[in-house]
Amino acid sequence: MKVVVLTGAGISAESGLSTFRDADGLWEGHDPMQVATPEAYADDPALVQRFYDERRAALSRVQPNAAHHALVRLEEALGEDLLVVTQNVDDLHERAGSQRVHHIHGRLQSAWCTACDERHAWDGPLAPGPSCPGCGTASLRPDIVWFGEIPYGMDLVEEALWECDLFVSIGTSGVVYPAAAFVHWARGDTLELNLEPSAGASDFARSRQGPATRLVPDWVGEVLGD
Ligand code: BJW
Repeated sequence: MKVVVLTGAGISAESGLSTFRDADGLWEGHDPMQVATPEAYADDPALVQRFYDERRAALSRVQPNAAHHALVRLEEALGEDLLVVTQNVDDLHERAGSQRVHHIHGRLQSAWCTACDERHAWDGPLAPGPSCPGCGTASLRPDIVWFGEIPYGMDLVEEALWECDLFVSIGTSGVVYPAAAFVHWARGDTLELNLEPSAGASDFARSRQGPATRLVPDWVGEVLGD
C-alpha cells in the first residue's frame, strides 16, 4: 500500500515548538506570518534573520515525540511505499529516524546564498551576516520557502499523491497552498489527524458532499495503539 503523509506544525507541537496560527501567536510583538515573507526580509533582514536564528537554536532544546517515532515505525513496515511530505522546517522527522522525508518549505538548518545560489548545511546564526562558504559574499538567507516562492520538489510530491492509496494529513491547518490542495490531488483514501477539522479537510468534505475525513483527537494514542 502506497501512503503519503503530510505533516504540519501540529506534529511538532508536542515537542514544544510553536505552531503558526494557534493561540500564543506573537513573536517579539510580530505575527510570525508577517515575518515569514520576502517583503519582511526586504524591509528588515536583521529582524527576519533573528526570527529564524532563534528557531534554529531552539531545535537543540527539543526532541522528536511519539508521533515522529510512529512514522518511523510506519516506514519500517512500508519501506519505499511511504513518503513523508512535511511543511515543517525543523529536523524532528529525521532525528526520529525517518529516511524518506521531503521538506516542501525548506529547512532551518540550511542556508541559501542569493549571490551564488548554493545551499549550505547551517547550524549557527545568520543575523551576523556570515560569508558564504562557496563564494565568500555575505548573502546568506534562511533556506525557507516564503509566501510567493515556489515550494520545493512539487513534481515528486504530485507524482506520489497521484500514486498513493492513502493520504494522511497530520497537524496542519490546511490554509496554506499548495499543501492545502494535496487532499484533492491524492488518488486514495484520506485521513486527517488533528485536534480540530482543518480548513483543508472541511473544503474536501464539502467537495465530496459528505464527511470525507476521520478526525482522531487523541491521535498519538490511536496511532500507537495504546
Ligand atoms: C495539532 C496539535 C497536536 C496543534 N496534534 N494537531 C489565495 C488563494 C490560494 C492561494 C494563495 C492565495 N494567495 C496566495 C496564495 C498562495 C500562498 C498561500 O497559500 N497563501 C494563503 C495564506 C492563502 N502560498 C504560497 O505562496 C506558497 N507558494 C506557492 O503557492 O507557489 C506557487 C506554486 C505552487 C506549487 C507549484 C508551483 C508554484 C508558499 C507557501 C510558503 C509557506 N511558508 C510558511 C513559512 C515558512 C516556513 C517557516 O517559517 O516555518 O510555512 S507559512 C507557514 O504556514 C509555514 C507552515 O509550513 C505553513 C502551514 O502551517 P501549518 O503547518 O498548517 O501550521 P498552523 O499553525 O497553521 O496549524 C497547526 C495545526 O496543528 C492546527 O490545525 C492545529 O489544530 C494542529 N495542532 N497541536 C495534532 N498536538
